[in-house]
Amino acid sequence: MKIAIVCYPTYGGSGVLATELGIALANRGHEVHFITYQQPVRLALLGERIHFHQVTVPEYPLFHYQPYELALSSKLVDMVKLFGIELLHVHYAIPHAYAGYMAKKMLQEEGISIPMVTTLHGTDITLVGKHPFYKTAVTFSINRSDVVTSVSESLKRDTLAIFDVKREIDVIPNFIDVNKNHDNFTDCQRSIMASEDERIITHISNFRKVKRIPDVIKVFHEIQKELPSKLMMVGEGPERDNAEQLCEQLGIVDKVVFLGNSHEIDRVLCFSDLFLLPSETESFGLAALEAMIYKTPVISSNTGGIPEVNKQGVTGFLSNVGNVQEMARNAIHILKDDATLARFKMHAEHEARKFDIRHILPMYEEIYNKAFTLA
Ligand code: GMT
Repeated sequence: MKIAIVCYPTYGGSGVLATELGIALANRGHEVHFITYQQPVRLALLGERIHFHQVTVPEYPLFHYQPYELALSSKLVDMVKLFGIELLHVHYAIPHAYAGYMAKKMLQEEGISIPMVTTLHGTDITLVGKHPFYKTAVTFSINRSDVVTSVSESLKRDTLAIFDVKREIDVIPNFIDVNKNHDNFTDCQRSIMASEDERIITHISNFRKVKRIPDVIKVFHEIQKELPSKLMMVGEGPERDNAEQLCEQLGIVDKVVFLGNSHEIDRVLCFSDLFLLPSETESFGLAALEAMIYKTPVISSNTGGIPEVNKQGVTGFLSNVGNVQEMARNAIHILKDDATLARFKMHAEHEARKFDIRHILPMYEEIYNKAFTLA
């Protein structure tokens, strides 16, 4: 099948997932065309079955806002015609589903019928999409998609509660590749980051408000009072400066390492003992799943789709949003002795294996076949 994937090319979860899906589809023999404004960060190699087409939006002084949707829908039409693309899979409703639908209509005028699958990822519904300025257009785009998928049961419930949805929503969870060798880093250079007796705690995100970065720091602040430990902060975003200031105020600068947008996520997770994800809302929590496959238990909030991934008392613990004290107590419980930590590590990996791409990819293929029957 020739599939166009439209996504954000940056470090956000939706872009990561869309990229990994595209790569896996190509490995299964499909021809995949990524159509976005820059080469997706996780897309290292283009090849015979993986293509990238850049959407460029020329600056024009008359426009206060440059019309990306217009450029994207034009590019989609052109690429569908040039490469004979058979299906559009757009990730993140805003503005991709809207642009995809316009492309579909333009192609229809030329006698080309193409199905569109829209995958909802989270903030396109729970934060941005429900804003009154966007809601009408987002509702329209969801209802005009041939098939709509969401990444968790929780996101499906939220979507049905917020929007007047006339479509069935199929749940296809986020995934990881368990066959990627997660034990590869025998030399994972743990000693560069911490001494023998220190526990390593990690947070990875795009440092937006929704991630509650101050809670990450505060939980760690409590942990390090009880146990020798270090905190690895991986990612970049608007909350980073405040986070560094908070570390200064709390006197823990020497125990917190800000790694920025690292290409060495694998290595960092390999030496992590605990992952913190205290988000305000999280449709799934791909970062937690990625941590778990590296045998890293998770302390998280109990919001959105996180309970579908992080199992209470098994792979980690979940607390109400903002309950920093409880999160810290649970973290200390996991970390305080080697036997407890080893048990949580084992269960985290075991649970993560259920989300292997080999179980999830056929679900997407089935959805694509369904889209053809509905288009
Ligand atoms: O979490 C982010 O800030 C990025 C965001 C995105 O859309 O790029 O992630 C969302 O999609 C991921 C992949 O489906 C989910 O695993 C994340 O939970 C979700 N983030 C939120 O709902 C906040």
